[in-house]
Amino acid sequence: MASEFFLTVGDATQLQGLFNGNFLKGRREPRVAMVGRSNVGKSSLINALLGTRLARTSAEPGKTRCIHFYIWSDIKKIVADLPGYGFAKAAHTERERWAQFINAYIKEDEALERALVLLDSRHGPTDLDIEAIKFLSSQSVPMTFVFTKTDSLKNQSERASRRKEASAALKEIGYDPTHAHWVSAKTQDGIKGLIKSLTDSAPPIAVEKEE
Ligand SMILES: Nc1nc2c(ncn2[C@@H]2O[C@H](COP(=O)(O)OP(=O)(O)OP(=O)(O)O)[C@@H](O)[C@H]2O)c(=O)[nH]1
Ligand SMILES: [Mg+2]
Repeated sequence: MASEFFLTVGDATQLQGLFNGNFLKGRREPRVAMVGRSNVGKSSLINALLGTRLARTSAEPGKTRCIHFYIWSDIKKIVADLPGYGFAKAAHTERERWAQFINAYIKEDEALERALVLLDSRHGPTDLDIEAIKFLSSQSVPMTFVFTKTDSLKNQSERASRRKEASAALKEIGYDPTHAHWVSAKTQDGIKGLIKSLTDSAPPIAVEKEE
């Protein structure tokens, strides 16, 4: 079955009225949100997972400014492509707007099953990543860590040292590094394993409330 683009939400005010219990505009598929700094590869990963080119990607950070929802037909979920955080050019007010928008979405969406927290495999978590992770934790959003762009790690020794550093960083914030995924949207490395882990998580039962 083909995946399809579903909905774009431009700001926090547009979130109002979209959700009814577990339903998002009448759709009950559980949601998976892509979280990560701008340019980390969220939109590219959506395309790799869904086997499409629906999500727009760009070398210029800050491409995704809205929340775009896609229907992931194969595994009956909806993916939310969230705007990235931390692009250098963004003004303070723009960052505030981002935080409010993301916070509002996470609080509104009762069927948000999981966040995929994307981290660049070359750098590991930054201070802003840690801040986002703490926020998701405080909202009890289950997280799966995904290290992106593994094709950029040149050789075995670089891969080994990056994994070691990343494992230490995840342990420090209380997460089991063996549950993290290492993927490349470019070579498709690790994509099947990530799909499998998301497929295995059981969807919650949802009944639409009366209006
Ligand atoms: N080498 C390599 N480059 C990648 C990979 N995934 C994404 N990129 C590149 O990284 C850049 C940013 O990718 P996007 O998917 O647009 O990143 P994003 O996280 O959606 O960015 P924003 O929408 O700005 O938040 C693009 O130039 C992509 O081609 C990957 O697996 N390997
Ligand atoms: Mg994007």
